[in-house]
Amino acid sequence: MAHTDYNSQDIKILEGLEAVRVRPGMYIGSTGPKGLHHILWEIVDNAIDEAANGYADKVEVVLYKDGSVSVEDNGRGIPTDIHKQAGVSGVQVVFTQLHAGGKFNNDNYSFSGGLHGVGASVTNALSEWLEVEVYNKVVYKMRFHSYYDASRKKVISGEPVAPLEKTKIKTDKHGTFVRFKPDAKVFETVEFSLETIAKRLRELAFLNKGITIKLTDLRDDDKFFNKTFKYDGGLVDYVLYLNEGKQKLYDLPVYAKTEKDGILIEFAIQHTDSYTESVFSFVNNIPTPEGGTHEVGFKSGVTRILNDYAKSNNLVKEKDVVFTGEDFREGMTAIISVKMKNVEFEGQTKTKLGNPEAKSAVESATVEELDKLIKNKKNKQIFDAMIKKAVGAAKARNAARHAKEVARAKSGADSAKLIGKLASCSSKKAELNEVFIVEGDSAGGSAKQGRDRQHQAILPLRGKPLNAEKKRIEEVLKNEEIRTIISALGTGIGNDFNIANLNYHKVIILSDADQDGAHIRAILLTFFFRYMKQLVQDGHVYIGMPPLYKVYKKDVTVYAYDDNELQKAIDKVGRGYQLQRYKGLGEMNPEQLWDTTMDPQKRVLMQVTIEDAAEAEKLITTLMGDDIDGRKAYIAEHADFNKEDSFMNKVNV
Ligand code: TTJ
Repeated sequence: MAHTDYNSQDIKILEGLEAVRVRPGMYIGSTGPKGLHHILWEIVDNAIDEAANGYADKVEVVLYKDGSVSVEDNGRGIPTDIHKQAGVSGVQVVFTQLHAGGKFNNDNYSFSGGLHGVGASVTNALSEWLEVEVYNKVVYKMRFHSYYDASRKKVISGEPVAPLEKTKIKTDKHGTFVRFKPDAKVFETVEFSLETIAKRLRELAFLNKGITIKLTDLRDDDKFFNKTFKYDGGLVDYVLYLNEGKQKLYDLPVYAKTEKDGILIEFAIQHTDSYTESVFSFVNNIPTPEGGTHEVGFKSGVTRILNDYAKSNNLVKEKDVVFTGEDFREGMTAIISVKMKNVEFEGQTKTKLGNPEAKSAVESATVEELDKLIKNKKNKQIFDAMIKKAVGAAKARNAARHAKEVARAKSGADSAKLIGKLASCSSKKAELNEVFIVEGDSAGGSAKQGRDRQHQAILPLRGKPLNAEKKRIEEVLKNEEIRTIISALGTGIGNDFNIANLNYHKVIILSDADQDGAHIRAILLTFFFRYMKQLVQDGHVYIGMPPLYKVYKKDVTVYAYDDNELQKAIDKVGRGYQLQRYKGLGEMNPEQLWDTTMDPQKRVLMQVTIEDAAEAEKLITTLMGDDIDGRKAYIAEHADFNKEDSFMNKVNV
């Protein structure tokens, strides 16, 4: 009887995994590169959880030649005994039951859920094969596979090849090893990005202090890669890393860790002489770029305690200075990380924490912890520096308000002149409209002639726009190129920003494929990132990709967008081909520019994303800040100008 039960259960489970195969997007968001990495994060999360709960201190990720990847921890090991309800081993449950998670909703399994919480079975369902080893005195092994069953005319997903095997192999190790090969029949690409993985593992190492996370890439003998991330300073090290190359107002970040109402709360803060705020928040190790209740609580806590401190110590001589929360965050780099149960995500991209209890808990924890630090006389220099910075910000804000009012008053008369450069489009439907911000008048001229006049507007840039990284807002607003962009987009900036007023749902940067073009592109992205963040967050900003080469012969022409494609283009055109290397957009005539770069049917755009806001921040500091060596190194490394950057996704739209 138990036997028949077991079989029916088994079939039901396989049907669950089949559902994942049929609609992968429902479980992992997409079958593109993001989805591919998602199935790796599912496994990594389990190992990190084991370490974060104190049962392991090492996690190792290895990329192999055959396209597979493995994750190993030195924790307790997935349970190998028979799970009572399921009648099969714990290992089998973990990899075949949807949403089972690694730990069967065990109460001591503290903080799971969130974005990656779909479970290891989803990884199994979407893999060609998956192997598990559990080390606990001896080695336990199990293998799963997916294949097309011709007789049943369907794909069988994540099926156990055999039950969990207790081998005779003795071991001193303890822990779990999982290796899997993503199924090429599921994913658009099965190539893992070393850069993406390294960044996420570094982030996890910062967020979970003391854990050793090792990454090895064995895929290409010529490009062997091996790196260990371990930060004993945790968030303090994270903030120091983000502030590398910046002028710090005090040497060591302020740090606190505490628990409130069952929520683990940890933060680190350090101010620099920069004018912008860089607060990054996380819930259960998952970034929350859209913020949410924990971030709101943190910010109001900081505002409250610093206001109190300034007042009770008479630190503000000027009567007319009244602080806003933003004043305290000028030049602030901070990480706020919380760990809690039952997280609810909201927002456009489901990366905003919704739990109301997190606001009050984080706010009072922030006030209490900072108050303790303030009471320590050793920290006087730190908190006085924070107030001094805020006074400067408040004064500048008053001046800026004046400048903004002037700018606004002028804008009526001015906008005609500013917009004079803009070749607008005839459609009034913002969703369908695009604006190309084009480097140089000659390329701008070609773009104007070649475009689809109904939906494509062209905004040529004469000079270089101002580097927004180095100036306060009042200076930025004086720059004519920047003002033209602001009035063309229609949204306003900073606190006045309103996405509902956006005139073009695609804002496409079109610059030359050279150093100058890269610089202009970086300047524009910096400006959007600093003053129109939501424009980027909501995915409205794109990079146009002009071809680098034209390969042609009599009546055939093939364009190549990077060096990789060049060889393919040459092969295609064949003997006697001619080659033209485009040095700038200006060398293309209107028809060529339309064909290669602007025609929505054929072009490739890079969508700019800030999933990884902290890395984007670091990148912008590198590209636009004072650290000249860092900038040179970055540009040399990314000398291929049409290469995807970590914050870009290639899209066909
Ligand atoms: C469950 O409760 C008993 C002790 O071990 C707990 C557990 O499952 N630990 C655990 C799971 N450690 N590591 C994992 C794990 C590691 C990888 C790489 C992948 C998966 C799915 C789980």
